[in-house]
Amino acid sequence: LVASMDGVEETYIMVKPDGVQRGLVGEIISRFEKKGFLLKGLKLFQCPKELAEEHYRDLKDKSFYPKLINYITSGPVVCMAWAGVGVVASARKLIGATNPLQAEPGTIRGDLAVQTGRNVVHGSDSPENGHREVVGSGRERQENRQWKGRIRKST
Ligand code: RTP
Repeated sequence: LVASMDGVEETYIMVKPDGVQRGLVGEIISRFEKKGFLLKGLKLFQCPKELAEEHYRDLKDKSFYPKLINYITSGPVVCMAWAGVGVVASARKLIGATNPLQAEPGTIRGDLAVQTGRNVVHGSDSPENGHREVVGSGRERQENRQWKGRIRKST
């Protein structure tokens, strides 16, 4: 399916609780499928607080951090690993700007969301983070074997 292995990356895409509750999972999957990326793993998951804190550790000092942790743990999320050439940057383009009011029409956030605090989807921001978020770091792999390590193995 993937014409060349050169530049094939993996990215972690997560439909956030608002996206799951609003019934947007199929729509979001469809956009990545139509683009031509390969779904490597998928899991419906209730994110524990500790893992949400680990995922958003770089934002720990932001004023919105406590709200963000509440939001992400407020209901199930859909965790996905997607693969393809240039998938990390392309997924960020398909998702659109963090603030949905600034996201271009045609992007997921541009078409489907209004609030930054309810922006329906997450995508890794670099190939390194894509790998870490799908597979986990050494420590995470041990602590979180029950989910992240498994989204890839489930295919
Ligand atoms: P993501 O990690 O979810 O793909 O989002 P991003 O890279 O586009 O944005 P980032 O700056 O990493 O922020 C992560 C998530 O935090 C929430 N946020 N709320 N001012 C606010 O209330 C605010 N700013 C950011 C959003 O859910 C954002 O996606």
